[in-house]
Amino acid sequence: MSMLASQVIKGDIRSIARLISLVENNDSTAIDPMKELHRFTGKAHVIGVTGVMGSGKSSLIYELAKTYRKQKKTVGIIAIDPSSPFSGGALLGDRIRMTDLSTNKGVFIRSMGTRGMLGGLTAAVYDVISILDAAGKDIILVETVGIGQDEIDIAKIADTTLVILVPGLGDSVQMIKAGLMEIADIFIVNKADKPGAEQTVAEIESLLDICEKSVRQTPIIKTSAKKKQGISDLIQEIQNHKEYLKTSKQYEMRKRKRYETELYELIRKRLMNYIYDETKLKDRIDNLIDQITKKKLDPHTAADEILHKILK
Ligand SMILES: Nc1nc2c(ncn2[C@@H]2O[C@H](COP(=O)(O)OP(=O)(O)OP(=O)(O)O)[C@@H](O)[C@H]2O)c(=O)[nH]1
Ligand SMILES: [Mg+2]
Repeated sequence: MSMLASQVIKGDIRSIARLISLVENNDSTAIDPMKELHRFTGKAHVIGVTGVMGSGKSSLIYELAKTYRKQKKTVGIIAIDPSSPFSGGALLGDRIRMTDLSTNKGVFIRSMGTRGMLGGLTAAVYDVISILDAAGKDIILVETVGIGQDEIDIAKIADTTLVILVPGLGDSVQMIKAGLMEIADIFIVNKADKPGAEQTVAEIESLLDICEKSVRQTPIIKTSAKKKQGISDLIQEIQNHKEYLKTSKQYEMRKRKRYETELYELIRKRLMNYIYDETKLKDRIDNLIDQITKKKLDPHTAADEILHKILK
């Protein structure tokens, strides 16, 4: 086994950070260590944390991580920021807030951008989760920002998806739009120290009555990250959900779904890399574009030709 992979398995922080950087930079030297790590993965509980901007995702993750550490569990935190490049800007505030956590030996924090070609979570996120898993983290918390494809993708990666809402009007409409009803394993009404929390709970309940299709009722937990309330209830519900997954065989189904998505994502990424990097192919494509421009060829036929060349 490579030095890098074996150091990651031992939980060496510098090696973890190094492999993550290689993965993020799309460096091909990451591929061999990633292959070696796969059989050491599968022990971590991956928790997706999603919800509207400013709903308190980071604050809640911070409180969860602290509580898990008290239980002697090791924690990995991945904050996915669609707007900023890797290790960049907008999450700096979060980082500072998390400083006392990151100096805590059992917690590893990383923020990454979604430099994906089609939006959504990049293939790198799967690798980063696998790295932290192989490194022995018991709990991996993944924060995704905003509304849109990211939330839907997080449900394919996470074992347990938390959807955070806050008291106030309009959330329920947004939820339906964003497809959040389907992906929530646990609903959280954060900022419950503010007025209107009960009403938000009632709104979610009535929406669940309409949508609920699974045998398991989706729990709704009220929290206040600010006042550190409801955190242990939430941790209990997360544990309950994990047990539900295990006893109902959903656990394997979710892992399968995760690997299915990851595999497609990897194939897509490698194909696109090949198409862009292969010089001969590049010349051929340039030539085809010339012909298309001159109306000697149409784009569909040109695409057929390139695909035939790759798949031959
Ligand atoms: N009153 C109250 N404020 C809270 C609570 N949780 C978080 N906040 C505040 O809400 C603001 C946003 O919190 P964050 O934890 O950064 O929220 P976020 O969802 O991670 O935000 P983005 O990552 O920017 O989408 C901060 O000013 C927090 O202090 C809470 O339970 N009660
Ligand atoms: Mg945040």
